[in-house]
Amino acid sequence: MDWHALDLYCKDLVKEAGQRIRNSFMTDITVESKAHANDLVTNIDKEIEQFFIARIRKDFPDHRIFGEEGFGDSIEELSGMIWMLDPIDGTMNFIHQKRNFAISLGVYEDGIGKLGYIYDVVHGDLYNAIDGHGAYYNDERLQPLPPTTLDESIIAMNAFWATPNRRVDHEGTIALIQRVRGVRSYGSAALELAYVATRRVDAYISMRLNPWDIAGGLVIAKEVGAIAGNFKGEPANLLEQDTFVAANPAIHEEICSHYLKLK
Ligand code: 2AM
Ligand code: CA
Repeated sequence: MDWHALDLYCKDLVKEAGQRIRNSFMTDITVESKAHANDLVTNIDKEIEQFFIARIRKDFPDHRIFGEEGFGDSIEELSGMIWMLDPIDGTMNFIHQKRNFAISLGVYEDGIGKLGYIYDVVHGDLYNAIDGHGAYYNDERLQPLPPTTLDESIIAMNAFWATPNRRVDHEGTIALIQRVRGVRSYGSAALELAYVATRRVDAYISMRLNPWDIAGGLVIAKEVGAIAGNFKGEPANLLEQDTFVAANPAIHEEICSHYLKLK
């Protein structure tokens, strides 16, 4: 596989999809709920996923596609070439704010992240990486993350995770919040991963993410030396929902230590 050629193809595809999303701002958008009242999807999420799938199936018929809205393949193992796509990550922001959302795309071969893209559609900002060849912000190479400490770190997370909830260790989260310099909630896992790679924040944590939320960002985070995986320190789950932390390597272990009692 010529990864550099595929990288150019992906950049064009992601930017074309971004233009389609910007065009949708002129149209009426249909909003529906999925698993619960605040789990939202729009006709644009679906149309953009279908746009990607039609293009990928035409140009790469033997590749598989794992997309949030379910128009792709059902993926139970990671062999071969798999495109992991979230057509709009931060759908709630897309609906309410028309900003702070992103297209997230990862291209994986036998479970290894080869190409990663996070496209901040409204700002026209592209974050991308090629495995082993560095991460880029609008074609400018990102530098390895320098050492830091938890006391001088900003951590991104959904504020919801600090409230008492089933399945959520809010006590660990509160202790972490009290320990760091600042906390931010942006509402798009993909963008928050891009912010870890560009040092706008030092870590991003979530109690519950899906493979397509993180697939693109994982490739980018790895290229700047960030450590990413679940709270137990295991590699990120690319098949199922799991806890997630991506952090500057200097603070990764200390963040996970806040969740040691998590089952
Ligand atoms: P989405 O917008 O694509 O649904 C919000 O904090 C971030 O978490 C978004 O990136 C959102 O992705 C993601 N997310 C995905 N699954 C989630 C879940 N089950 N609960 C909460 N947030 C989820
Ligand atoms: Ca989505």
